[in-house]
Amino acid sequence: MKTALITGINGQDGSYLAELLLSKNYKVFGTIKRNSVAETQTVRLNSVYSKVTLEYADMTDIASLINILKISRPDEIYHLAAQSHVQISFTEPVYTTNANALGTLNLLEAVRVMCPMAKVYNAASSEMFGNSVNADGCQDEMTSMHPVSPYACSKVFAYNICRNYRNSYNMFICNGILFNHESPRRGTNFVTTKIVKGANEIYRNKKKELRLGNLYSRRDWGHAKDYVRAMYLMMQQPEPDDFVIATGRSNSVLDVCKYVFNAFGLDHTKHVIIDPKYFRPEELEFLKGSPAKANRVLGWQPEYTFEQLLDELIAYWKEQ
Ligand code: F7E
Repeated sequence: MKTALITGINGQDGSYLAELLLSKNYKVFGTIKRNSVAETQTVRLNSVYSKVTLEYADMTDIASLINILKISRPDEIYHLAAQSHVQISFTEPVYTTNANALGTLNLLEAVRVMCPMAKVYNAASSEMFGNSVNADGCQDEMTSMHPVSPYACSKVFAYNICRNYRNSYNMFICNGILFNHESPRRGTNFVTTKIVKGANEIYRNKKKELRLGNLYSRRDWGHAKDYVRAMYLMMQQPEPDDFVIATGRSNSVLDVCKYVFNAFGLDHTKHVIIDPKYFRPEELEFLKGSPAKANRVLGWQPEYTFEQLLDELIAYWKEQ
């Protein structure tokens, strides 16, 4: 029986990954960051709560990381914990950098000293590319990185320090460069879920309008379930490497609005208001990933289309 440790297990990806690893007979440990409302912190883990071992830890506190490594003695470590909201990273740039950049270094140092044979997956991000696009209109593993937010800068540091530890200490460390991925478990302040939740409230006459920021930025949106499968596959390879995980399709925020409002029988032009409050100081305009390497080496393909993803979100929020 293999043992896995998931940092940030109570997030969207952590909860799906815990389910996947349990189905593969792993013993699963996970870290959660203490907050003041303990009751709601583990809702995403409801279906697996009794099967996983949870410990409090904070990426900024290396003592807590040493503690969980000592308790769990993992074969595989999936490092997902982060301050993951891009706009909030402009409001809390120092915390974001401490948690995401130095936090990843804290983990690598703890692993290097305590269990250097453990494999590490690092949650890198398509945000690292910023406004860099290849001539073919895609981003892939070779695309240069020009981050445009404190979040993205913190992720570039984490990505680079992971490569550095891999090369310097011969550790098994992979970077998954994941493009946007959503699900019914996505937080409500990310744009897909905000749109679906907002359209549902308008449909039920609870609200009249939905306030959004930039409608013209484009993202490559996939389903979190498909993306955690890619994390697992990376960790089963003979050699550690970095992989872009994406669908290869790009849609605008406006495309999401049109599809979702239409599904509720609503006209988005009557309800969506552009509010500068949601503009970012610097915006990443265009993302479209090429998953060719993941496809070739890992045999990975997404199962969900953009439309199937949105249909699932709509069905979920209609039930709420
Ligand atoms: O924004 C625009 C916003 O917050 C998507 C994280 O998981 O994926 C995620 O980062 C787009 C942006 O995701 C609103 O300006 C318009 O262009 O859903 P989002 P994100 O910033 O792309 C990457 C891969 C990660 O690594 C991150 O951790 O939508 N947008 N109006 C809005 N965005 C939000 N949140 N709210 C709005 O009202």
